[in-house]
Amino acid sequence: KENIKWWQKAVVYQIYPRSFQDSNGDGIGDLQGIRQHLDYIQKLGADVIWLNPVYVSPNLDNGYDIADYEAINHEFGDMQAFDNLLTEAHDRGIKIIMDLVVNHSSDQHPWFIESRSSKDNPKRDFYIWRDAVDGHEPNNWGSFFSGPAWKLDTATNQYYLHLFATGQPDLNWENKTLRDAIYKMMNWWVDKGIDGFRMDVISLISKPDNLPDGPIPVGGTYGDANSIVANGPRVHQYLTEMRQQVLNNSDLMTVGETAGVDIENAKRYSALDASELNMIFQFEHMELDNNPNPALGKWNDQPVDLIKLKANLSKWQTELAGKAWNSLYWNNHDQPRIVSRFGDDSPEFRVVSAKMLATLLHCMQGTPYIYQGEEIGMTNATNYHLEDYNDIEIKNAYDYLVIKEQLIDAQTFLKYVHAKGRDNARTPMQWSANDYAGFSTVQPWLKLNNNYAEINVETALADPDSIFYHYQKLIQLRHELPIFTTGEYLLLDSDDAEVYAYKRLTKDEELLVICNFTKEGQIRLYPIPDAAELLLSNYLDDQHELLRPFEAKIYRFK
Ligand code: TEU
Ligand code: CA
Repeated sequence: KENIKWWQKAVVYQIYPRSFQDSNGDGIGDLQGIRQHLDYIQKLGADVIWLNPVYVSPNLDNGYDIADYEAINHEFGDMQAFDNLLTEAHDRGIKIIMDLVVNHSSDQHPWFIESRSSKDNPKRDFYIWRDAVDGHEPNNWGSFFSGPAWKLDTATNQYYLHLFATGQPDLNWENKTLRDAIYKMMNWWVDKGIDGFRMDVISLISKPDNLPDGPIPVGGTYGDANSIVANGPRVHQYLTEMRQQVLNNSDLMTVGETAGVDIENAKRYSALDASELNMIFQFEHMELDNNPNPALGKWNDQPVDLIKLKANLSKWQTELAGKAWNSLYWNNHDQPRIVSRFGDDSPEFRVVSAKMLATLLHCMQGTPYIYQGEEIGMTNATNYHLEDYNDIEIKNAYDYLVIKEQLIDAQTFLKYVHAKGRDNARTPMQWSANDYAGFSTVQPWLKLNNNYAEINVETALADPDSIFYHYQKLIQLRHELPIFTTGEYLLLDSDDAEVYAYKRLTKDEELLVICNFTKEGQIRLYPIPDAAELLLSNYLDDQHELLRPFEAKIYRFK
C-alpha cells in the first residue's frame, strides 16, 4: 500500500490502429490518425495507450504475424510517424505500450524464410520442426484458428508447429540465440523511449518436452493444445530472464496476455515483487458464455450467468490481493462489444447499461483497460453478412464448423458470429455522423456498424450525460481516491442473480458499489449510513432501495 506504482493507478486506452482513424484516405487507420486524437484520449483521462501491432506484416492476422519487428507497416506510416506520435503523447503525459508478439512470427519473417530453407540452416532451430509420425502430424494438437496445428513443409519434408494460423509459425524459446535476439529487439524499443509491452500469448512460449497429445473435446477432432502448452515448464524462467535482460532497464509497464492461466501461475507472472511481469490478462470471465458443446468452443449466443460472473471476478480479486496485480477488462480487439454481450444494446437501455458495466469494472482492484469505442458504447455489428467478415478466426471457423465438419448450419454460425466474432470489436471507430463515420473519406477496410449516425464521438461529447463522461468520471475517481487502488474487495450476496454488489474497504473508509444487471426494477436494502456520499450514479436521483433498470451507484462512507 505504501509503495504504489504508477501503473497501479493508471487507466489504459487500447487502440486498434487499423480501425481508429484514417488520415490519408486509403480506408485504413494509421499513426497520423492517432496523433489527431491525442486530445480526445487526454480529455477522457487515460494515462497509457496500448497500441495493437503496427509492425511490418502480411496481415494474415492483422499484424499479429510480424515480418519485421523493428519497422512500421507502411499502411500505418513510418518510423518517423511513430516517433512523432510517441513524442506528442509524452508531451501530454500519456505513455505508450507496444504489442510484443513473440510466441510466433510471420512465415514471411527472414528468420522463418531461412529456417525452412534447409535442415542445417543456423536458423532451423528458431522454430519447432518435427518429422511425421506414421505418415501424419507429429501430435494431435489443433490450431486456435481451426484445423491441425502442424503444417508439412515440402522443402525439407518436416512439419512446423503453428498454434495460430499456418502463416504464424511458433518460435522455439528453447533456443538461447533466439531468446537473445528477442531481448535485443525489445531493448531497441525500450531505448526509443516506449513505456512498456503487452505480451501476446506469452503463457504459450514454453512448450512441454516431447509435445504430448492434448485431450480431444467430446465431438471434436483435434487435441486441445492450450491445456498442454499454457504455463509450460520453463515459462517463468524465460520471463525472469527477460526481466533481467530487458525490463529492469527502465520503469516499464508490462501486461502478459496469458491464455489458459490459473491463479497459481498468475501469482507468479504478476507478483508484486515484479520478478516477471506487472500484470496479466486472464480469460476465465470471457469464457463463461462459451457454448455448452465443447466442440463449438466460444461460438454461442447465450447470455452470461451473473452468479458465475460474480464468482469468477471475485475469485481473481480476492486471490491476487496483496500478492499480485489484476488487469480489468471487458473488451479488446478479440472480444465482442460488452454492451451487447453483458448489457443491453437496445436504444432504451444501451446508455444506462454501458455505464453500469463501466462502473462495475472500474471500481475493482487492478488496472482498467478501455478498448476504443467502449467509452461511447459501441455495439456489435449485426448488419454483417458472412461475406463482410475479415477475421481469419471467423473464416477458418466457418470452413471447419459449417463446411468441413457440418456441426452447425451457416445461419446458426452467423448468429454466433454476430454475438461473439472478433470483427465486432474491429469495425471502424465512430467519430461522427458524417460520411464513413468520420473514420475515413473512402469506404473503410472493414464495413462500418450501421448505427454510427446515433452512436459516435461527436454526439457523446455534446451530451453531458453520455457514456463518455461517465468513463471520464470513473477515471477521475481512480486518480483522486486511493481507495480505488488499495481498498480490499468484498463481494456481497454471491447468490443474488440480478444485482452485483461489492465493497472496497480500507481502515478508514468504504466504497459500496451496486449494479442492477437487469432491465427490471429491483428492491434491495443495503446498510448505508445517512452520511454516505453518492460518488457516481447512472441516474439523476437516488431512490435508495429501489434500483431502476441497470442502475449503478457508488457510495462512499466512513
Ligand atoms: O490472442 C490470443 C488468444 O488467446 C486468441 O486466440 C483468443 O483466444 C481468440 O482471439 C478469442 O476469440 C492473441 C491476439 O490478441 C489475437 O488478436 C491474435 O490473433 C492471437 O494472439 C495470435 O497472435
Ligand atoms: Ca490510412
